[in-house]
Amino acid sequence: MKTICELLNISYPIFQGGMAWVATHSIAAAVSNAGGLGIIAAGHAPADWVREEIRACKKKTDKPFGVNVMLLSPYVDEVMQVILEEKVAVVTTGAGNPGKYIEALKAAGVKVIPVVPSVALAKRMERCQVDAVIAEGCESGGHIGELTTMVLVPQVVDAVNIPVIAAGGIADGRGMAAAFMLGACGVQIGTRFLVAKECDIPESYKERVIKASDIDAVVTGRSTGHPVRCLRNQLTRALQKLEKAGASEEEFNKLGTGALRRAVIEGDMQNGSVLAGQIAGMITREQTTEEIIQELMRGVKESFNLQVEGINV
Ligand code: TUI
Repeated sequence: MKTICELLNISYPIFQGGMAWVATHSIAAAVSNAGGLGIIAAGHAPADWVREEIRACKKKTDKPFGVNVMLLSPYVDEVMQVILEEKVAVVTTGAGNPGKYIEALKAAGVKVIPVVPSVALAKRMERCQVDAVIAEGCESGGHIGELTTMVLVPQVVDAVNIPVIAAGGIADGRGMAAAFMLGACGVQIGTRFLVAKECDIPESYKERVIKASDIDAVVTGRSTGHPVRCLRNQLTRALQKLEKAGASEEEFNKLGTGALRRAVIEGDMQNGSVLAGQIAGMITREQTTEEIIQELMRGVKESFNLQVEGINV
């Protein structure tokens, strides 16, 4: 079987997470130029915006890159059409089952790699002939499933015969090595790329991630069926209060509407939804994308060379 790098024509098995509003062509092109797989997040954006971002990315890199399609978006059909027309190399999907789009994407030569939060969906996706799956644990930022990376990845690896990319809670070489030990053949990293120099978000967002402690990434919305992980602030406290009081989904959504935009575009760290994963506590500084990727690869090599002292094997 081809390695994920051979399959996608990339140098390192590192995907950049498809972070809505955050992952524009700027970070995507930087990650692809540094040898990983950069990904533009379509999020809730209209198809025309996605087309412009794809074209801007092509101007900045001649390496392969992907587009992440958020399946709860009202523009999914149009965005998929743009992806076909622009001949994007890879599509990743999130927050749903991409089943009905797979055939057309594959026919156009687009590699399809859905995010799966469970073994059941991984198996269903394999039957639909996807090229690989991303097994994303609930350590991740944003919309999450139930299982942790530690338990999800090996179970998905055992259940399917296609490449598995691990995501959720990975931000350095140790985490990458651990993912390989669980049987993954690559990793997807979001939170660490929030503080990349090429990541075009307000300084306040980057500072908040750098300042985050190990317990700052909390989940809201479990009761509404749309759990989202983000950094603690006034908004998460208000949402938690509403949840405890048994507020209706409508009331809950009213507070959450536009919150991601408030954080990413306006830099409002109190009333915005500051999406980030649990690993934010480990992130200490802004670096170039190239530095981050080189450090990850150095770290993974070091981890594999470690003698595990005190353990007789
Ligand atoms: O999608 C994500 N993370 C996201 S999407 C997002 S934007 C958003 N806006 C409003 C409401 C919710 C999200 C922010 N962060 N990660 C990938 C992911 N996919 N996590 C969980 C899933 C998932 C969940 C259920 C994938 C498939 C799925 O299938 C259900 C089914 O239909 O079988």
